[in-house]
Amino acid sequence: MDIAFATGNNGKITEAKKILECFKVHIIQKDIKLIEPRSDSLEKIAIEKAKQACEILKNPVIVEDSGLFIKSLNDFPGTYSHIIYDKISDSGILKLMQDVKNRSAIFMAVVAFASPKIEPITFNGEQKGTISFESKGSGGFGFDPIFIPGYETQTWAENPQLKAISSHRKIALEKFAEWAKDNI
Ligand code: ITT
Repeated sequence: MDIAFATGNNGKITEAKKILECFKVHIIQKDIKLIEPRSDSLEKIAIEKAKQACEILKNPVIVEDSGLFIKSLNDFPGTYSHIIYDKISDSGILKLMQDVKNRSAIFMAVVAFASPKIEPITFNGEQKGTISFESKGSGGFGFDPIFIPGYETQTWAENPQLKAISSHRKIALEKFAEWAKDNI
């Protein structure tokens, strides 16, 4: 099955292709301009992006909204992860957390599917972990160099294999793929 994925983020596409190939779902990237609403809810943003993408493409499409929620920073950068990454990147987050002992964080993703026939449907995924004390590794994208999943010792950027088996994106996309088998 072919499915359009509306995103300008090539890192998301690389990962999504690998995750969905074993479900025989083939991703086609659509880098179209979407207006992202301001909200503290990934789900609301994903639904809005899916509606816009479907309106533009006039075809079934998935979008994804994701973010890094850091406990000691009151869930910052959360739904603002893209803009914060562009402004201060991972080194800025490490500066904000210089003297912070509680390093708990969660990566969350919401995938939304929309088609001209039905209202958007969402699928979510999350991975708990901690923020490292320094940036490590060169794999992946975004905040991967400072995110250590679960009780591991390496960041996602140091060990992309860890990310491939357990990321927030993988969980959300696999839920979508299971649903798509019977519904698309
Ligand atoms: P699209 O909206 O075009 O899909 P985007 O990059 O703007 O792309 P988001 O609005 O979902 O996507 O922003 C999420 C940001 O969170 C993203 O730009 C990264 O900085 C960060 N992020 C999301 N998933 C990540 C991951 O798996 N690893 C590292 N950083 C991630």
